[in-house]
Amino acid sequence: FALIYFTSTAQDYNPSDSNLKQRDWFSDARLGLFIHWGPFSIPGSGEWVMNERKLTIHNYTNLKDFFNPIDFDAAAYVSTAKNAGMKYITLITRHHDGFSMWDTKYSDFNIMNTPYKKDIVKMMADECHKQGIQLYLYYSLLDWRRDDYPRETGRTGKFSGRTGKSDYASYLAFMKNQLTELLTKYGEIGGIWFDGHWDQTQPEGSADRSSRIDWKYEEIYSLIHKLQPQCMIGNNHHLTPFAGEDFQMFERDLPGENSSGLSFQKASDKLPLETCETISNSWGYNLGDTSYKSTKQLVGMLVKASSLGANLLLNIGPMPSGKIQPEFQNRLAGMGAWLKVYGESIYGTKAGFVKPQTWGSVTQKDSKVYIHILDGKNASVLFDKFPFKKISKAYLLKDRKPVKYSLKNSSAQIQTNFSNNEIDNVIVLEVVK
Ligand code: JFZ
Repeated sequence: FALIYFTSTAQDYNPSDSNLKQRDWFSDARLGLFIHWGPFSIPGSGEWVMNERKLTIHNYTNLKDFFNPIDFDAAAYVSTAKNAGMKYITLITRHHDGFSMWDTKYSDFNIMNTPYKKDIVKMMADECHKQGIQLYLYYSLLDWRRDDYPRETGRTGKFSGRTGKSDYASYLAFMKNQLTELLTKYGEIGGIWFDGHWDQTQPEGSADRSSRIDWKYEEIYSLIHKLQPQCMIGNNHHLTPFAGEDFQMFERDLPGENSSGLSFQKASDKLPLETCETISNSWGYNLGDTSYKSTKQLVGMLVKASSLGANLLLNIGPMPSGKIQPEFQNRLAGMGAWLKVYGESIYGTKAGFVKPQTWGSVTQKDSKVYIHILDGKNASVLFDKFPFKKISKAYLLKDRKPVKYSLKNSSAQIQTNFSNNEIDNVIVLEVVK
């Protein structure tokens, strides 16, 4: 078979006014809830179980006969997100296993053919619109079941017993049909979160980052923007954003850090940024994974992301029954309680004038600088190139108690002898530019 390399075609994409507005809204939102959930949750081994256990399509398809999430409650999901201070939800509509969580005409492997028989995407969309939270949809480009997906060139999905010849034109038509459903039957959608591009590239770290197929993104992206111009497109391809994309994502990573070894791309200075992370280690429900991050760690991640100008999309992998485990609930509630007090130092802020430091991070809004002391061991912090002329006030955000500071020859010193018991000691500096 021929290798076709992806070349980014010059494409004139002019985001609509509604799209630019949506980008601004998104940049201010700072925190969203990622939900990895579906029949893949049943075995309790994460969302890659089909691949990892090399289950055949035939055997894996049996899962649809057991998916009956009696505890799923869309209203409770949305209010859990809202009470956590989250402004949007990114829902898995179809992961690599190809299961569609909505009533789709284009695949039988969908929620209507389970004992549950109710359209999850519809219930979530209605509830999000009702409770005033935005809905983003995760959609996998990679498919482990369909014959027409170009698995020959793919890094994963060769195990499942597919015999037919792949046919990207047919697969592309299928994806466009499904995306058309998602963007015409469920009201306003904040964005589409694509994943799976990387299946057609060399492993991370290799010099060749080209794709082995031409995904024809210009066709997919223009369809989305035609159906819903405000709908933001993001793609977890771990590369510099392609033409037509409206936000840039960093999976399990902060822009510029590449601590996951997955995110070599530079942060865009034009597009909104988002990092996604898990509360435990797994995305999808994993029975053995109890490595929950603490509320303090999670708030620290939110603060750090904000200080780099990025949103945090924080994941839960609910149980097969639809129940959200109490370990997730507690941490989300803790973040919400923290944001009730400290939200002004997160929502609507911009990246700080310095990168994250060992003691914490900085966010900014108008003439306020928020110094987040996450680790209060130091008696003071020093900024030797403080970029503002004057500090007119310095106080704790919590109770407005004054904080001692000095500013001489562009060097600012802020007293920070706090205890480490607080999740975050936030100091507000009112500054003059
Ligand atoms: C992807 C998904 O595979 C995963 O299940 C989850 O949905 C996450 C948010 O996104 O994760 C990746 C991304 C890239 C690679 C592997 C998994 N990769 O480059 O091999």
